[in-house]
Amino acid sequence: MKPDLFQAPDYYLLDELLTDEHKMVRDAAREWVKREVSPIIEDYAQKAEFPKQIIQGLADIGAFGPYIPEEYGGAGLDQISYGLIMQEIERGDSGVRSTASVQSSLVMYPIWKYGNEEQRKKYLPKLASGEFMGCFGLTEPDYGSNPGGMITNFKDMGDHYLLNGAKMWISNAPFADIAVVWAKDETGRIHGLIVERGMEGFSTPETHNKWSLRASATGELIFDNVKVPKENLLPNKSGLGAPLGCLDSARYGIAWGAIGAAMDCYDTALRYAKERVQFDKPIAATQLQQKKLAEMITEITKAQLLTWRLGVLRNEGKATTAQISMAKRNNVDMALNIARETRQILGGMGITGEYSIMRHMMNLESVITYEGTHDIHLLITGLDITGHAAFK
Ligand code: TGC
Ligand code: FAD
Repeated sequence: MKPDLFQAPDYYLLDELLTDEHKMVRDAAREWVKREVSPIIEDYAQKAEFPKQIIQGLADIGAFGPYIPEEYGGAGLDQISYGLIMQEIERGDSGVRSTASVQSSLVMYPIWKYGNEEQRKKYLPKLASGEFMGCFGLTEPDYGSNPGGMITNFKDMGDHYLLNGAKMWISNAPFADIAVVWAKDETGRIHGLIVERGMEGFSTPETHNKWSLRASATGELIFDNVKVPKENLLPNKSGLGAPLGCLDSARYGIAWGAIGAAMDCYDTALRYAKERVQFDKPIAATQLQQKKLAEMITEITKAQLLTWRLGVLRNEGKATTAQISMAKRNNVDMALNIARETRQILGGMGITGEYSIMRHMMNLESVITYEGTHDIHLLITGLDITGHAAFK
């Protein structure tokens, strides 16, 4: 793979909106990605393997629980710092950002928000340091966009719960130490349970043959009469709103992350277009390639402004689910379009592992589907502005 020469575009001087702490956190993540992710990621994506050696580095840059309070091992940062870390990690690879998103927003967040103090103290510091890795089981073979229909369930056996069912498409599952699993009780109410690797009847087979997120490990969660201790139930919130609340936090991080992938593609496209000579001039001097590049930087700048404002709203506790949906949907679509255009600007070189473009493009095909598909997010906006739910 080519050396990482990335230079971040900042067309509207958005750095002026950031605090010194934001810039420090962002720059530390950027340097770490250049040093530890860029040199190895293509190889791991080609091998379809998650590079476990980067777990410690992710913990060190505050990627595990950036906004979780320091008393639980988190970095205690604000929402804009969280977003900037996700942006920088996804600039390297969406699969690596997935691992960080799941750990922070889908495992640490529910334990912090819906768990009791014992659960917080038991799990959060180890998750923040990377000693424990977690995964989040919501999606089932027959219930993806409609998780409320899930059939995974647990029965109260007196001194423990008995968990049965299956989850699929679960990021981090093959190596996770714990899983936050969403399942129905005997009345059909959804609860979160912490299931630990090693519990009898719990297995996590890996999903193979993915063309996307190849450097992220994906798997199933199988529960065959798993005895879950009663103290592993998250006591402070139940109902579908509990897992959906975690998704708000993860989708917000993805809105930032997608900008990172788009910035990497744009930066590569611009450099290549200036260097590549055809018909005795750089292709950057042709109107058609300028149109692509000009539209890319316009879309990136709009996405940066959207997420920055969303970050301010999140810091003030005012961001709505629908606002987060709009940013996730817009930014991932924007990044995927930029990856596709960049691939064309690079001509034949665009399909090789010499450049990050094809990997970003393939990764973004998952990002546009997980955490709510492109269409589901449009329907969330539709519901918000019309008052009519068009899902059912
Ligand atoms: P609906 O009736 O609208 O809502 C049920 C209850 O939930 C409440 N609620 C929320 N609460 C908190 N935060 C949110 N974002 C919420 N959205 C809804 C709602 O108020 C209601 O509460 P209550 O008290 O009235 O019961 O639910 P619905 O069944 O009609 O579904 C709505 C829909 C389609 C929007 C929702 O199901 C949805 O978002 N579906 C998409 C599923 C999804 O995003 N799955 C993601 C799985 S995890 C994943 O992909 C991880 S990828 C990891 C990585 O690698 O990064
Ligand atoms: P479906 O719900 O079957 O949707 C198929 C198509 O139908 C989509 O285009 C969708 O937009 C459309 N559609 C569905 N309902 C409607 C409707 N009402 N109106 C119009 N169109 C509709 N899940 C987890 O729980 N944890 C994870 O860690 C996790 N990681 C993932 C990692 C990867 C690599 C992938 C690919 C997925 C992951 N997921 C995870 C699952 C992901 O959230 C689901 O794939 C996603 O929610 C969509 O569900 P589905 O694949 O079953 O598609």
